[in-house]
Amino acid sequence: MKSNDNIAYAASIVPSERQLAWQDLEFYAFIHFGMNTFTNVEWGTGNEDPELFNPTALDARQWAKLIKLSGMRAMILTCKHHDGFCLWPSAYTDHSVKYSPWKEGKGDVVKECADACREYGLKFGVYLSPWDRHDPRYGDSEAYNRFYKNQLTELLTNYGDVFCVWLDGACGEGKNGKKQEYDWEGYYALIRKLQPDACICVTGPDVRWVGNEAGICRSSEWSVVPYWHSQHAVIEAKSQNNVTKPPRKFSPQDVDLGSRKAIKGCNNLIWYPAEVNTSLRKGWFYHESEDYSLKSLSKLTEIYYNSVGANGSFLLNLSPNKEGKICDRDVEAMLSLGAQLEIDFNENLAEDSVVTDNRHLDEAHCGQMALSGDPEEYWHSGDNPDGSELVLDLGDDYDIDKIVLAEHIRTGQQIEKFSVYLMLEGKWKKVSEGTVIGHKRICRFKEQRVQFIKVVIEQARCFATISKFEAY
Ligand code: FUL
Repeated sequence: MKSNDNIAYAASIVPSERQLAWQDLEFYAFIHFGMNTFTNVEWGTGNEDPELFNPTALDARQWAKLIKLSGMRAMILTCKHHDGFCLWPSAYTDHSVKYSPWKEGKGDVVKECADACREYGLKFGVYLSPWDRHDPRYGDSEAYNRFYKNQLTELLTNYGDVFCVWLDGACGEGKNGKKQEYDWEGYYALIRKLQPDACICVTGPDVRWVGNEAGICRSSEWSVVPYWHSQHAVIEAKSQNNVTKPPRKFSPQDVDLGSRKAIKGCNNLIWYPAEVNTSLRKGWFYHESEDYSLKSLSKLTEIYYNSVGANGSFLLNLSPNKEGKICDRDVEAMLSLGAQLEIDFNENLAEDSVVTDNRHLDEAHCGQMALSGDPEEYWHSGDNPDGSELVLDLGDDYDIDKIVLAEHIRTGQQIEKFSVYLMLEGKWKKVSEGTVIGHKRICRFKEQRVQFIKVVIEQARCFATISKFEAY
């Protein structure tokens, strides 16, 4: 394949409807809660007595309300973590809430969460650990696969709409451990059948795990990458295999996944956008000893800007305690983050502005369309994108320290290099530059008083689009 053909091919890859819907969620919560909350560990052995699970004041509505107030749009619950203990009364195991003293075995945490999400207008997603250290069928591949599919079926039929099934690649069995041959394709087919709108995340075809658990993102987070990044063995190899060593960095060969260089010669490219996951606390589950380990507000906002603001999504974990509540200091941290984001994006000063361009495909795709507010209306460069410019006229001087740009990703990811200029004392001054725009790019710079802002598309694949141009 000639390299130019390859670029046109990359430019032709588009997201599915379910990926588009997922991308719009941008910021959402993980909830790690389960047996580990009561045994004070990160990975249980699977031998824990269900008697130990007994939250005294479980309040899924408190979790959902906090998620909402923090500016997040969904919750993903660890319905079963590696220890195999199920937060719903599964008919296929005796290792669940049904055999615990909580609500005399009549409780169902999954139901309480799904209901609370509906009440607060959040989407609900499920985490069902493929690795199961409790179930005796684990390692007896066919029997376990049947069991796992039965559990998926329960979760995907009894709790309403599910926006995501999060399949963890982690496994700590080691050399002499049990070897389970997962029926990934069978799991995927079942998920598609039962919840066709749900994204299959991490060990799955729809959403790519960024590759570490520390909130570190690439500066260029491409959505179109070679297909092998979605292969189970590749994901498994990068995932956690030791409880004390969560993955915290990228390997050098993992820094660039989608540039022209990275996709050169690859004739199987996929739309596979990144999700950045990390925890508010040091660990995923609640441990009193980590009450002082919370990420600072500046760290959290930095991760937000580098993920949501750099063509990814941000999955931030919360850890309810033994009572079944998110404790005060965590609540405070999340409310501060929510308030900060409200302040940062309080008023889009570009709303009633004028945008001019130096080229466009046709009148229906002129620069002004970038301000329409309708994600399906957008500026389109035509087929000569390099060097195209959009100039935003705010109508008056305003103090600005960031702009938000978006491509119309339904027509693919096209832009490869762009710069942002401000008109200061009669001259254009470059204040930001980057590669990927994709679903959203937030460009931050030192606050300046300006009327005119210019975006130059220096390089794009087949054409360029901008469907959002905001200033704050
Ligand atoms: C990892 C797991 O091993 C951790 O316990 C946690 O669930 C995290 C989200 O994924 O791979």
